[in-house]
Amino acid sequence: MSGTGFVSSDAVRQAFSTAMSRMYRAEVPAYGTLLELVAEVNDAFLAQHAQARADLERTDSLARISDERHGAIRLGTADELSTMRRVFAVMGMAPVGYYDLSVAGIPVHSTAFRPVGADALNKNPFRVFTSLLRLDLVEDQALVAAARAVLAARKIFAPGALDLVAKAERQGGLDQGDAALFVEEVLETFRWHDQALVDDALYKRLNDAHRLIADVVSFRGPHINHLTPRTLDIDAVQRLMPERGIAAKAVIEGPPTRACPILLRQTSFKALEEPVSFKTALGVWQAGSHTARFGEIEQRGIALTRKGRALYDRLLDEVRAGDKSLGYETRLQHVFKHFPDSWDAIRTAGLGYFSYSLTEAGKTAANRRGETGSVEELLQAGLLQADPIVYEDFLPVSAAGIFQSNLGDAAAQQFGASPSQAAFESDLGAPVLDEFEHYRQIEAASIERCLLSLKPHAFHA
Ligand code: OOG
Ligand code: NI
Repeated sequence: MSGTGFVSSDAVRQAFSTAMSRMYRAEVPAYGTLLELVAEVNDAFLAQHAQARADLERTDSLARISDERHGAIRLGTADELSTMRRVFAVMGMAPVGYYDLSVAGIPVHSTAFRPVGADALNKNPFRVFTSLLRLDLVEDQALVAAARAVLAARKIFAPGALDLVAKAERQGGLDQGDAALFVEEVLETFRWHDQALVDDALYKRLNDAHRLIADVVSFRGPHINHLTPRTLDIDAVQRLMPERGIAAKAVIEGPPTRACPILLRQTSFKALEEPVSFKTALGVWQAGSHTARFGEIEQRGIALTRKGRALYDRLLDEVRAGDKSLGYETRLQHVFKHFPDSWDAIRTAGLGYFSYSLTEAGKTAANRRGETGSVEELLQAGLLQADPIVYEDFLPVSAAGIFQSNLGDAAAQQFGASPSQAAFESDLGAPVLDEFEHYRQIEAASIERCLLSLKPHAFHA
């Protein structure tokens, strides 16, 4: 609680992610099983890797290592998206990055609402990958009109939630009581509804156009479709999932296992077929089923520069286009040999972002007489150290792989690449933060801090 009597936005986010996790475990029991497995694997990893444990103790809160790092929702209208932006702002989450999924045949584009800055991320890193349906990519205009009519009539936010958002904006925050109420009211938007808004005939038409369209349009709200804890050993969890009766997707998305982890690796268990009901013309409920909700895990590595990312994208393309007789894992390992795998090589080639700090020797030098030289010279002299900056965002090809494995292969289809960031930002009512620029600034600020404290003091002599 700050001097204003308001709860910090970090605390609201923490309370919200905890409440969301509890709700999702109750709704999707298989997710609880995944959480248990992740906690076990993380414990075993920490028991075997003393150095990693010490590092994590220094930089992270060990107690929350297996907590959720992200979730995902899919919205139907510009109005839903811009209101969601205001809701997340109360929790200290801002839109970062633009992801065009049309390139992968999925009719959505997305951003990630997330805390920005090391401080907020350390307090609670929870983020929500948020997609907006693109009916502009659907050809059947009669179907588009029917979908728009359903979406225009639904209200995904509880009136109490909207009131509290307005109050937070007016006051600059919420007090303890309002914050608790806010979490409770906002959670309703993410809840599962098993009674569809549409009849089975319309559901079928939407589903035939694309399963994702049916998922967004047919229900009362944008149910949370997965939550994702962090694992310290994604290969182990992937291997163990089947043993626990969890149906894992075929491959881990992203880069291969490496000495120096880059970007983001993800895998999931396949979405469950769940009972839902559709209203018939006669007003009675008719039983049906829908597949949407799953569980995912993630493991993060260093944030890459544009140059590093271009290399990653090129290598991944090569893997995907490669000789299928070799198997995906083998191709991945083989092709990624061309991505340097030591922190020094990644740094000197300008492929990744690092945070610079003074070593003990650097601190002594700073206190005594100061020191000049280039960053490279200061590193060589042992006065500076460089630690990789963790990638906090997402990857469009991986996201598409996650979407796809949960929609079924039939969903891989026909939409042409059509990035439209300007339209997305206009619907959002705000620009998205450029993630590369953000990491660059973190790196630049860390260098500036070091050089400033090492500079010979003018009045010492
Ligand atoms: C979102 C899939 C993307 C990720 O981790 O890349 C995602 C969705 O299925 O709605 O969450
Ligand atoms: Ni995800």
